[in-house]
Amino acid sequence: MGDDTTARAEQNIGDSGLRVTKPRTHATGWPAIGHSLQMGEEQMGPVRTARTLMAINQVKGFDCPSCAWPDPEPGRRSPAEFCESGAKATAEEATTRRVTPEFFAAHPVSELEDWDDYSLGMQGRLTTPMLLDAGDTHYRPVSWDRAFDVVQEEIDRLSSPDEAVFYTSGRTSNEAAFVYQLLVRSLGTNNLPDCSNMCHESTTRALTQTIGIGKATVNIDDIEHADLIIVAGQNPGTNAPRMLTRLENAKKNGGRIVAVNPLREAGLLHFDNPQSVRGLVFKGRQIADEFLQIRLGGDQALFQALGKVLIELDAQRGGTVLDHDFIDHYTDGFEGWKAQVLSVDWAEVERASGLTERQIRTVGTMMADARSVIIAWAMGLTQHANAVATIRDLTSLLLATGNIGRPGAGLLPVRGHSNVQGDRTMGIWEQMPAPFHDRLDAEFGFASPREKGFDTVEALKAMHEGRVKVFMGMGGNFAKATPDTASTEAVMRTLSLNVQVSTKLNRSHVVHARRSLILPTIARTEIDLQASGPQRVSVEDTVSAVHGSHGHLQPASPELRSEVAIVTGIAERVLAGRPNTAYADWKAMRDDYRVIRKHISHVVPGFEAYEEKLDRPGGFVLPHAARDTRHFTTNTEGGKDARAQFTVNALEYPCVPEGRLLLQTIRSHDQFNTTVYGKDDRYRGVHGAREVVLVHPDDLAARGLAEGDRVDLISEWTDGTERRAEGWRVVSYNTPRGNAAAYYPEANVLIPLGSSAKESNTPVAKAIVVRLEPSRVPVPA
Ligand SMILES: Nc1nc2c(c(=O)[nH]1)N[C@H]1C(S)=C(S)[C@@H](COP(=O)(O)OP(=O)(O)OC[C@H]3O[C@@H](n4cnc5c(=O)[nH]c(N)nc54)[C@H](O)[C@@H]3O)O[C@H]1N2
Ligand SMILES: Nc1nc2c(c(=O)[nH]1)N[C@H]1C(S)=C(S)[C@@H](COP(=O)(O)OP(=O)(O)OC[C@H]3O[C@@H](n4cnc5c(=O)[nH]c(N)nc54)[C@H](O)[C@@H]3O)O[C@H]1N2
Ligand SMILES: [Mo]
Repeated sequence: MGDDTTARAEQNIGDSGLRVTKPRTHATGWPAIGHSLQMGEEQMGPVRTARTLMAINQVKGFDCPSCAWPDPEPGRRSPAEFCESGAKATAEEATTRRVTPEFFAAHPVSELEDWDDYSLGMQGRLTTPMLLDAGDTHYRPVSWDRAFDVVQEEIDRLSSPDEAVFYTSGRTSNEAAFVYQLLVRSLGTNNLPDCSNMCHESTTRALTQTIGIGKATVNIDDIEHADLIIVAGQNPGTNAPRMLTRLENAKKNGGRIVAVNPLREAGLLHFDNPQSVRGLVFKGRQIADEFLQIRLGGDQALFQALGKVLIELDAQRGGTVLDHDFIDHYTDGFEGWKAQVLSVDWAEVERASGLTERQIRTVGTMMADARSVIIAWAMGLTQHANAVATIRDLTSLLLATGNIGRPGAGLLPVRGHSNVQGDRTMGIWEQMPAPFHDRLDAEFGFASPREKGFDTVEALKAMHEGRVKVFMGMGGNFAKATPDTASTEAVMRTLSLNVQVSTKLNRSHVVHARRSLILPTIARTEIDLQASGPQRVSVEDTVSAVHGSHGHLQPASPELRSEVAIVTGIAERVLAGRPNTAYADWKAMRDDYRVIRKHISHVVPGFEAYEEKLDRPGGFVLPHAARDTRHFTTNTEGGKDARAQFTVNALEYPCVPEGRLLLQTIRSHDQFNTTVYGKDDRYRGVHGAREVVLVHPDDLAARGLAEGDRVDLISEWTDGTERRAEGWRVVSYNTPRGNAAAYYPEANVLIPLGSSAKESNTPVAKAIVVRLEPSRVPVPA
């Protein structure tokens, strides 16, 4: 399919506010910088904007609150080490707008329930602890003391600690995450679901099984020195824009890039680097040398077929394509994998992927010719039913070619939230391995619970069964980020207590329980002043580099408390008098975060001498056996014969009944997850509206639909249930036939809770079976 299907004239669609333009083929340039400054100035004013932006990702500054992309080494940082997305996320946090008690007095919660997320978020930073008590119509201010009382009362009422669920989003610092999991395990539960359950859980699963550790095997420099980089299921131009600089450098060094994506995303096509002269003066740099416009969910077929091509080329080229030494010394299961991929049927591969054998052979030959290969991926691979198998299959490709544990090569899952990887390292997981528990118990003199806790989907299912009564969210927007919005909201209203530790107002505050608490917290950009002075916190990026972060703005309100202060405050209150809780000095940890880091250094491997290592400019990189020494702790706890595992995975791909479309949910260029900055998706040429569905022009024609028509989207689940999104607009778009796309989180209403990936239980957000019907609801007045 060529670019012709996207050649549409700019047009305004009736009264809907929707305007469509031709999708961009270039990412990031002057418009991006202009746009970030504009949003900054609207939210912060010019002086605060300049000061704040210049501190992002600097050695003495704060870690950008946006994505988990790594920073260059200290000597190579530019004075503006941020991107458009980071600038927007920072403006969102450093805004001078405030949500005060007067705001809540003026708006009953029943009214706020009708506001959209954009309007809720635009109110600014939360300033005061607020309580919506049983029967109340309005949130009212409470003291921190009283708020902690409420938490204690509701937790004391539970018949088991497993009736409480403690969610974490990925912005929480290592220090806060560590004390949080300690509080939760002291209470006696492992119910620690997190956003990662919906994000890279499939990656963690697959990589732990195959290479023994769920993290990327590359470091930041490898990317620039790779001979070939495959970017699959990721939209870096929007979601990790600084990755484009690295891809550009890789190309400068002679590397090649293959993009695998159903959508021809601008950032995968060309990059105009605003920080280089070339980007401004010339036409920017082409990114993808090959673009595989794959069908949704077709990647497993692609990776198996690539395996077949590599094995065939290896035979033709006298055994020089595969790394037989590596296979013999470091891996198990090669023959089984080989036999399976050799048996794949090209007709089935073409059907599953929508790609031709020729296209796949071209990319297979590029892999065979490359001295080093990196495969990068994100949600386009992880949020499918067969995600774990898909990632195991891509891992086999790199094992077969020896592309793990050497320069310029490796696995690169690109994580989302700025500290989602660090939170996991700190123990935010419903199923931490036994050695972590052993060390935690030894450090704090208690017996932490060992039974697996609830992940995100299990937590929701347990709520539906009445087995959960208390929910606490350490950041995030659980009501909106999770699937099946209508039933999720309904079940969250049945809880006895909903506690949200937040910076901004969101849907999870207005979908209230019998009692609801909003606990406002200090953000990454702000000074965290405790008894021993201003505190630094620390975070881990997607390539396991850990570094400090220092906020420098005055907190949004004097009443804000840090996440550490809130957690330790709750711990002192609710753990008092309970048997078998951590022997911990919560006050000492709150007063001086170095005390927390000392504990971490005893409990979490790789954090020895944590404080000193944080003092190094740029921080330090955590050890990683697979990356550093080709030691694969897959089946033994570090035993010396630990080997990486080839796997045999049955080929699966979505099958779509006649007349239906397969819908994926994506981020626009103007949002951070559930926080919507604006209604434009500049690169894709969709402006002014988010309740839209992008559909191939032939699929529109087959349904007698024209651009801008109003439709109802109805998702169909295997149990016969249906879910509806009504009155959305269709947009003609270059996506494979039979595939469609809509924005997250609005489209979450269509995802059945029961639809989650095998093994990882990640909601299947990228493959929803839907049908379109002319809208049955009248156009709103
Ligand atoms: N500005 C900004 N930055 C962000 C975020 C944000 O919301 N805004 N969110 C952060 C978070 S938490 C995360 S996890 C990351 C998410 O980063 P991404 O994973 O880039 O985010 P998505 O918008 O979900 O994009 C998925 C991409 O995969 C493609 N895709 C979908 N299905 C398939 C498939 O079956 N096969 C292939 N090959 N491709 C497919 C889609 O077309 C799309 O380009 O970004 C992080 N950074
Ligand atoms: N359909 C569909 N669903 C998805 C996805 C998808 O692609 N499609 N993606 C999934 C993915 S990858 C993810 S990661 C999840 C994201 O799920 P979450 O992490 O739960 O959602 P966010 O929108 O990132 O959370 C935003 C809220 O966090 C709070 N916040 C921001 N900064 C801070 C802070 O420093 N401290 C505290 N305490 N609070 C803070 C603010 O109040 C803000 O409203 O969504 C998942 N859901
Ligand atoms: Mo994510």
